[in-house]
Amino acid sequence: MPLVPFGALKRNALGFLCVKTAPGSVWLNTSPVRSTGAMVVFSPGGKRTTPDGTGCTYSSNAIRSGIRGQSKEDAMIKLYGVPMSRAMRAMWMLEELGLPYERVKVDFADGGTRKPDYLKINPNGHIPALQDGDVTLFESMAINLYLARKYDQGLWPKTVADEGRAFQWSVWAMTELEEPVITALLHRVFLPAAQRDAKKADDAAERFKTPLAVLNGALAGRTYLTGSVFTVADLNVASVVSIAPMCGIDLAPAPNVQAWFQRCSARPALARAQAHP
Ligand SMILES: N[C@@H](CCC(=O)N[C@@H](CS)C(=O)NCC(=O)O)C(=O)O
Repeated sequence: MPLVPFGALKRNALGFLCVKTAPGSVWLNTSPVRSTGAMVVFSPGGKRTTPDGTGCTYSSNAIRSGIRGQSKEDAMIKLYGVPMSRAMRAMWMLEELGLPYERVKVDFADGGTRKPDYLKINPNGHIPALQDGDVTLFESMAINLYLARKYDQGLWPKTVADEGRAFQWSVWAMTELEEPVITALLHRVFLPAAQRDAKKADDAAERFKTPLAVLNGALAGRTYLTGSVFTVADLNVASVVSIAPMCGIDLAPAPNVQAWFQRCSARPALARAQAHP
């Protein structure tokens, strides 16, 4: 299906290439589909269309399995994992960037993470893992930093100092914030009832208060972690904070975190990622 020429193009404040597909229409964000050269256009409603005059609308699923004749096998990016896991972080990032990708179902619940073929991709036996052409990566935060940097759509910080802050907050989220909230999740939600230990969960919830207070202080007087713009730092940290409400940890004692988390959670890209089956 041949593409017809774009309408007017411009870059918005976040660096997105925007297009007007008809005179008098609103500006729409776009994202390139690298392997096909097609451009995906984000309509204000969050659905995607191509500016070829066909009026076609592509869902996340269609994009994932390939649009405009691109087969699944050709998909440049493969994300291994299931939504109910740390793979959701990378799904959120991929949706923010509007990248076509294939999600390959690898589930810890059925032993998929320990299968020999998957261990060749991530020898740790964990999800997520990402393949982007010749590049194979594990570690969710590293995957997101890589994607935000490589396919920059405004989520990569604009200064070296803010890049440092993005690294800082991503490493901090893994080393200071994640363990207590994952422990609480395991012992309150995930483990079979007989294996749950209420004391371990309560201790973990108590320990979570320390990094939560650090984050609350950092967000005082700020909209986002590096200033006024949502970046990969916010996505990575918010993806860990999002576990707290799932296991009964109240964010109310940290009002700056609560307000920031609401802003992050309202991102349409997160809703699109969560809508994946
Ligand atoms: N630090 C790693 C942790 C990955 C991880 O532990 N993933 C869990 C699912 S959320 C997993 O694959 N568990 C399977 C297992 O341990 O067998 C990351 O952030 O990617």
